[in-house]
Amino acid sequence: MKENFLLTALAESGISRRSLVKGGMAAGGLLIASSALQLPFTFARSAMAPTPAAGADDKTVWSMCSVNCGSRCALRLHTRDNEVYWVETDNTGQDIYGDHQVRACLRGRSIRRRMNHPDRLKYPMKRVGKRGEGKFVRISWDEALDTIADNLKRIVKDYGNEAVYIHYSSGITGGNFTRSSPSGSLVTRLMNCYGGSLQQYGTYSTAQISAAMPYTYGSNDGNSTSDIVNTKLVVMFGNNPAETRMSGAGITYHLEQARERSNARMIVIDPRYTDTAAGREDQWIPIRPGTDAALVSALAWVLITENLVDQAFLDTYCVGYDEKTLPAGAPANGHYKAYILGQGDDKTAKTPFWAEKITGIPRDQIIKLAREIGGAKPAYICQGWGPQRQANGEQTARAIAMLPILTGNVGINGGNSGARESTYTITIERMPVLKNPVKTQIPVFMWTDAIYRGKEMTALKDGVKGKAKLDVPIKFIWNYAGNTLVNQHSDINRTHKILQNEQDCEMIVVIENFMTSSAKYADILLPDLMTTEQEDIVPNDYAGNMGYLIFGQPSTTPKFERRSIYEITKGIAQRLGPDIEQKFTEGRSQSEWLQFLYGKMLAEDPLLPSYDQLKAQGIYKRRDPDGHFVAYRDFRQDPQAHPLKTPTGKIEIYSTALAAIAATWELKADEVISPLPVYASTFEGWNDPLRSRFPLQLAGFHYKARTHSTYGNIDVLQAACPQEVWINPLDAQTRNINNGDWVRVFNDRGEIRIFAKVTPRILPGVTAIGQGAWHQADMAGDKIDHGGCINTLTTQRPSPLAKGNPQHTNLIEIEKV
Ligand SMILES: Nc1nc2c(c(=O)[nH]1)N[C@H]1C(S)=C(S)[C@@H](COP(=O)(O)OP(=O)(O)OC[C@H]3O[C@@H](n4cnc5c(=O)[nH]c(N)nc54)[C@H](O)[C@@H]3O)O[C@H]1N2
Ligand SMILES: Nc1nc2c(c(=O)[nH]1)N[C@H]1C(S)=C(S)[C@@H](COP(=O)(O)OP(=O)(O)OC[C@H]3O[C@@H](n4cnc5c(=O)[nH]c(N)nc54)[C@H](O)[C@@H]3O)O[C@H]1N2
Ligand code: SF4
Ligand SMILES: [Mo]
Repeated sequence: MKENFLLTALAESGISRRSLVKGGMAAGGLLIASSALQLPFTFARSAMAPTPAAGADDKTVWSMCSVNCGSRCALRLHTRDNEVYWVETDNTGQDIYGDHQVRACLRGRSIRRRMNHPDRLKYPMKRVGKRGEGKFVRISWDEALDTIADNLKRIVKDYGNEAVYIHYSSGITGGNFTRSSPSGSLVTRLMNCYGGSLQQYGTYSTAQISAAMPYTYGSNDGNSTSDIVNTKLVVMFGNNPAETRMSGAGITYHLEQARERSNARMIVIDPRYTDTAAGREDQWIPIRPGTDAALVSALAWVLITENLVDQAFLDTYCVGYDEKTLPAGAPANGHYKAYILGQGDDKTAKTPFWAEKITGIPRDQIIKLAREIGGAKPAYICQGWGPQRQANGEQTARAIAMLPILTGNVGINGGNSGARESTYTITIERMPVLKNPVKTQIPVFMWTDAIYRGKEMTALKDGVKGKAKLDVPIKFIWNYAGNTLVNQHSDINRTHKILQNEQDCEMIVVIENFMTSSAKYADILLPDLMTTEQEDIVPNDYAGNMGYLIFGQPSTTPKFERRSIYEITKGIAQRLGPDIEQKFTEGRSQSEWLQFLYGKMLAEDPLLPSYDQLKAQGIYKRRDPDGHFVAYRDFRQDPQAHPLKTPTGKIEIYSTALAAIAATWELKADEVISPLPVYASTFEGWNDPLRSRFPLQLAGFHYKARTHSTYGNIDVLQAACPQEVWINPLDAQTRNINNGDWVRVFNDRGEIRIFAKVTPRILPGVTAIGQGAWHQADMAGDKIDHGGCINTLTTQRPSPLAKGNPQHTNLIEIEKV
């Protein structure tokens, strides 16, 4: 019986027995192996769909999973009677590193459960209850599109285009049509045909690091992970590709394959013992969230005092390391070396003893780590985006970059800049979104404020760009393939309050596949097709040095009254006027656009297969002709001919631009912007007095169970990867909590109920919850979330420089229910 079930489950998910064994070691291995093997039998049997008898219209269709997980995977969808009944993945190439397969993880392999899910939206609807209540009635497409167009016209007339906002959303990435990016979607094109809309800058993913790194390097590039084949040592700060880059062509696979070849040691610095470590690491160094910059400072102290720094590199390529290269205008002893040695303003030497108290890492370990980093040539030092999704994340991101800078590891093979990896990609010709006449931008995280206090928001206080202040609040929201309206934005209870007021934001349009928590706040809710139901081409996302294109075909015809985003936006364009419709479509259908755009790609890149050939083969792969991407290689080879994009053209350890910002922006007492990458503690950090009431730090992480909230409603994935709060046995013991107990996690913003995972895989004093679980609360009642959605607990207070989401910086308390 057991064996039988296993085979069926494997066949269903398209994993052969041979590749299961391999998969256990390779990409997505943990999820594939553990979930396939541990599913309870009764549960699995009930989840099996009856396979219809073979029919004349049986076909296998190339398609893709292109959710925003940092990978993109090929799918071969087997259909019968106009229904996908079996999912396989890429089977092309030789299945060896370098000609490997773009294999889907278990999420993508379960895509038919999302496509065929009984809860999928089927018809256009309008809200009849209060926002958030989830009460809707079915309406016709005509009524839905008329209502949207009428309200858009009215709001643009009354308030101007700046009152219209295309919300950040990342449900589907990569495609030309199936692309939710607020700066590049069909909704953007539609709005740009109609006078534009308020813009945003930054992302929920990388707000802090994207704002900070350019002050150091002029950009935010890292070496390709495949370049680890040339390194001696890998140091990962809060980087967990085993969960965040899970494709068979993704970063986790490159990391392991490259390390196998270079035999590089790997050190993982993370409050959690991650799946990326999971026995493959040489050392795990647990650290308190938000304190990486203190660790780096102490490592720098050892490197400097033990003469392990690359002085020639610092003199040639950098400004602000010591007196010699300190820019004019900087204060005496304003350089990095003085800061580290205790000769700067704070008169504190950043010794391992000093850092031990802050980071929780014993001083001997810090000294040993510094010597190891100083001695390994070259070293690949990188960070994920966890450390920067903290309230002091801008400082942390730049601080981590100091290690490769001090040791001269920048711009060489086997080294790195300290940023996250970059990737080789085959450039695709995008659906043009036209120009946005509105130039005003808000930080992506600040949209809730822009609704209820828009006119108070200024450049110096709230990071408004393009104008000194906002002139109108947000009145109309487009939310296409996104759940950051509620589930993925911080402090859900506060968002709820803001969206409740229908006089403030007057119209919310949600285009979705499911009744998500965001969809419940829609005024008009439209049912979209999925990527697997339409034609589109996507390039790889993070894929090391092997780029690829996937050409997907519709696996089934549209069911119920679902429509493609192209048809939806075209329908609205029509209602805005014949000139708008003409401008929007340029007379082309979706298929004609695709051929037209691919024609442009072919003209630029003649190595590509023809349109028909690509369509037939489904996937096309190409190795990076330069071997591996090396960040700032040109600069390293010839800094005069290839200056960086910083004001001085050099690596700016001391940034004059940041000094100016620090002097002019309106900051609160506990907010730090500094010209140097110093350690700064922060609100709701390890040493906030608030710890007397909420003693535990809580950091989120991106979980293999889901891609954010997408796939969060798939039963087999929920069973394989339960939603739980990680807590150390020491903290559990004092609270009388056992593994598997149902607990309440709370702070002043809200409360969730969740299972406890009592584990030494997390540092004492710190807890962790996988982000993206579906919020489930009675918003008219106690507001307690039974879904385990961490954003019930996170704050809407932004980080100082980026005004970004500090969603990993939280203080909480836990009690047994
Ligand atoms: N399966 C899956 N994959 C995904 C996603 C998903 O939702 N699910 N989301 C995708 C998207 S859009 C993004 S932006 C990326 C996100 O990628 P990341 O931002 O890199 O992912 P996180 O899990 O948030 O953080 C990485 C690690 O940082 C640790 N960490 C948190 N705070 C700190 C700190 O202060 N210091 C240190 N040293 N470590 C810290 C966390 O414990 C975690 O293990 O992942 C992508 N991939
Ligand atoms: N606390 C906390 N919050 C976080 C994060 C964190 O680390 N901690 N991470 C942040 C990050 S990095 C990101 S990128 C955001 C991501 O947040 P989102 O961009 O909201 O990502 P998803 O949750 O995947 O939501 C996408 C929505 O798109 C829908 N969708 C999927 N496919 C399709 C489709 O084909 N058509 C349509 N119309 N809809 C579709 C899904 O049903 C889902 O509701 O979350 C952020 N929120
Ligand atoms: S969720 Fe990501 S890694 Fe998994 S199949 Fe989809 S694109 Fe690939
Ligand atoms: Mo993200």
